Amino acid sequence: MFRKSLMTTLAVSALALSACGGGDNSDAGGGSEDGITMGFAQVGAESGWRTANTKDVQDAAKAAGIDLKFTDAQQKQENQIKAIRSYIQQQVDVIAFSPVVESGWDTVLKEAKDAGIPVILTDRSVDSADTSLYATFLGSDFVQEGKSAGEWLVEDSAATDGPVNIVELQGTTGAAPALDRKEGFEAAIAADPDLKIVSSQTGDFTRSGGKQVMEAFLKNTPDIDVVYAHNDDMGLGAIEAIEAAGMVPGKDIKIITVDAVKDGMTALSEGKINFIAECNPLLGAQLMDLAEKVVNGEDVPARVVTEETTFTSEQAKEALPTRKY
Ligand code: GYE
Repeated sequence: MFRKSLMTTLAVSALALSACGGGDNSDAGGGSEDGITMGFAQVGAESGWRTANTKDVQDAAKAAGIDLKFTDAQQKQENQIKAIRSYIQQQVDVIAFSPVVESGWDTVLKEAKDAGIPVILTDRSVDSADTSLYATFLGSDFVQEGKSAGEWLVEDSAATDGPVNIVELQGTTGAAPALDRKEGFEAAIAADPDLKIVSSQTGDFTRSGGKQVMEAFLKNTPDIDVVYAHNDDMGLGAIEAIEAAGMVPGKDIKIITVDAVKDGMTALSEGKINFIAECNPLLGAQLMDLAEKVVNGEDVPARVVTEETTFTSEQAKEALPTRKY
C-alpha cells in the first residue's frame, strides 16, 4: 500500500518536474530495497568538468549500492529548487546538490531540514548564515585556485617591464567558483602593480560563452596580454576567438585557466594555454561515503576540501597519458 502511493507520488513529481522544464529526472541507481536513496540536483552540463563530475557521481552511487535520483537543472536555480522539493516529497534519505549560485537557498533548505532529510553541498557552497541547514560541504578551495593562477602570472611577468593587460572571463554570475576565483586571483596579482584586469565579463562557464565574450574583448579592448578564464571551457572558446583574429594563443596572448580537464590539458600541452590550476571533479566516492555516514547519524566534518595541484605545459605532457577525465 505504502509502496503504491509512493510510486504514485514519484510518477506525479517526475511529471511535474518535466512539465516545468526541470531537465531529466532519471534513476541511475542500483540500490537495494532497504538501501540509501539519494536525490542529486546537478547544476547542468555546461562544461567538461561537469560531465566528468556527473559520471563520477553516478558511477560511485552504483559502486556503493546507493539508489541515485539524478536531475540536471540546466544551470537554473529555479529548476534545482523544484528538484529538491520533489526529493523532499519522495522522502529520499539524503539530498546532495551543487548550487548553481550562492544565494537564495534558505527557504528550500529549511523545508528539507523540517522534513528531517540531511543535505550535503557538493562542489559549490551556499551563503546561508545558518550552517545547520546542511550537514557538510564537499568541494574545492576556489579562492586558492584563483590565487595559484595569479601567483603564476606574477612570477611569469617578473621579467617584463610595463603594464600587463589582463581580460577576465568569469564563470556564472553569483556562483561560488566565479566569486572565489576572482577574489583569489585579484589578491595574488596585487603583488605587482603592473598587472591590471582591464575587462571582465561572464562567459557562464561555457565554451560558446567564452568565445563570444573574447570576440567582444578583442574588438573593444586594446593590447590584451593575458586571458584569465575561470574554467578550461571558456579558455578553449577564447582560443578559437584569438585564432580567428589571426593571433597565436599562448604566445601573442597568454591564457590561464582553472579545471585541468582533458581538452584543457591537451591545449596546455600544445602551448595554447600557458597554465592551469586544477579543480578535481571526482567527488563521487567521497560523496557516497559522507552520505552513508550522515544517514547513519555519524559525525562528519563540516567541510571536506578536495586536494588539487597546478600544471605547466611540461607537467601537462607528463600527466595527460594517465589522466582519467
Ligand atoms: O570549474 C566549471 C564548472 O563548480 C567547480 O563549474 C565547478 C565549476 C567548474 O562549470 O568548469
